[in-house]
Amino acid sequence: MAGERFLPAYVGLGSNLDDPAGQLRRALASLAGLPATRLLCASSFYRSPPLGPASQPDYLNAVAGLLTTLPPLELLAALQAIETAQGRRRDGERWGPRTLDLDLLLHGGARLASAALTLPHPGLRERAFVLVPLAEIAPGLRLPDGALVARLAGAVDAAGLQRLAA
Ligand code: A4P
Ligand code: MG
Repeated sequence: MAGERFLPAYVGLGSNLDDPAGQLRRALASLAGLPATRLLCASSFYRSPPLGPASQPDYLNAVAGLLTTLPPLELLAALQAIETAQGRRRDGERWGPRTLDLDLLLHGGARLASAALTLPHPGLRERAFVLVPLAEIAPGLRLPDGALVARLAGAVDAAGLQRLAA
């Protein structure tokens, strides 16, 4: 990999089916094993009520910080392979329950706006279950538009979000 640049990337993890804490732990182990990638850190696990259809279990969420030389679409494909390996089915309703959801939140300073990949992730600025764990591991991080993660996390409505003991 000589000459390739490692860039920071942040991944949002979510699960509300089939032992969510176990799902997140297995996903973190898989992230640590990705090629051309190092898992640098992971947030605590957080519980929150579902965004979207209310008739589904609460979610557990976390955020992981990586260094990677994989380009954004290759990293996304690797995340989707991990979801599939953990029994993720894609035939359910939008925002319905899932064993594992891995969202690419940020990849270096990339800004993309295609259906296949939008960066930063479109929900990032509004979702406490993303911003609060992201701020736990990277409070000084800035979005491509300059917004400071700690400031966004401090301003979001985090009622209902509960940090779980390690
Ligand atoms: N895609 C585009 N940009 C990205 C990106 N930055 N990261 C595309 C990941 N994927 C991205 O995703 C649908 C398509 O989005 C993919 O084909 C990919 O190419 P998906 O994971 O197959 O479907 P989804 O996750 O059901 O849809 P969506 O709209 O992404 O849902 P979200 O936004 O992931 O929300 N409530 C709580 N409390 N906690 C949660 O984690 N999660 C969801 C799902 C709903 N409610 C929740 C939570
Ligand atoms: Mg998703």
